[in-house]
Amino acid sequence: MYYTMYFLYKYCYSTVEHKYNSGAEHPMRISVIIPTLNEEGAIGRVLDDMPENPIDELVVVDSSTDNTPRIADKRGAQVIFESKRGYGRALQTGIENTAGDILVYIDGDNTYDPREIPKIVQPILNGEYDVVLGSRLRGRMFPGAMSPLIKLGNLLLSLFFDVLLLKRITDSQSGFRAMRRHFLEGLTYSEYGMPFVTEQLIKLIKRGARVGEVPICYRPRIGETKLCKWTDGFKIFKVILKGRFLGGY
Ligand SMILES: Nc1nc2c(ncn2[C@@H]2O[C@H](COP(=O)(O)OP(=O)(O)OP(=O)(O)O)[C@@H](O)[C@H]2O)c(=O)[nH]1
Ligand SMILES: [Mg+2]
Repeated sequence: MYYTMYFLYKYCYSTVEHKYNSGAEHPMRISVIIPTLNEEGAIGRVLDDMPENPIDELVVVDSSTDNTPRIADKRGAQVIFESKRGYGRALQTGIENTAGDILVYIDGDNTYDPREIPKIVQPILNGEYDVVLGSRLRGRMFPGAMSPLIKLGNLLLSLFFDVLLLKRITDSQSGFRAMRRHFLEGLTYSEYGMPFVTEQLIKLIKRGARVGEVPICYRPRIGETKLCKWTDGFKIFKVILKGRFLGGY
């Protein structure tokens, strides 16, 4: 009796699994992760613009001392408090506390437009790519969204990334990206600050993930930046060098 029930369960389960992976209407579950550090002026707008479809789960990983978590909570987001600092730390906490097959990262500062999430995840749902970066440089840059120095820094880091890792990516530093969770399994990082996503991207490439880009718009930030442009730029540069030459990854 027990074995009959077990095999019946296995049969039903594998049928469901097959349906979910066969390109049906909603083949993979999607989790959105928003890291926030004092974004009370922006988070409400970001959440108001969040499309219901195709998102299954939304978490705000917050380390703020302002009203950000209360605003996010009122808008119905799941808020996770993270006591340790670091952009990467917040993302990793988001990864560990979500269940989606596809993860989307987006800032809580209103620079990226959440209404473009369907565009970011579509190439993964189509099976074309495993990681999709939103490219600000191929898309529409609003006046004042990126200072000339940051733009130059992003260009140089992306160029450096492409030459050393033999890729054609225009915006390796984009904070708006989607990826299949499957490729992240078991990864650990040396850096849980701003360079986290660069180290992660290098590791995903080394695992054979197919990386694509879609053009996105980029708007001026609401609130104070958390990026230390020189220190973080230099750390990201080191992470790319390490990824290419030191075999550390
Ligand atoms: N929880 C948490 N979130 C963080 C931390 N540092 C940055 N963030 C959030 O991560 C996102 C990215 O940080 P930003 O300051 O926007 O960095 P950036 O996008 O490189 O720079 P900008 O040009 O200012 O947008 C924002 O939503 C921040 O609030 C942190 O230490 N903890
Ligand atoms: Mg930002």
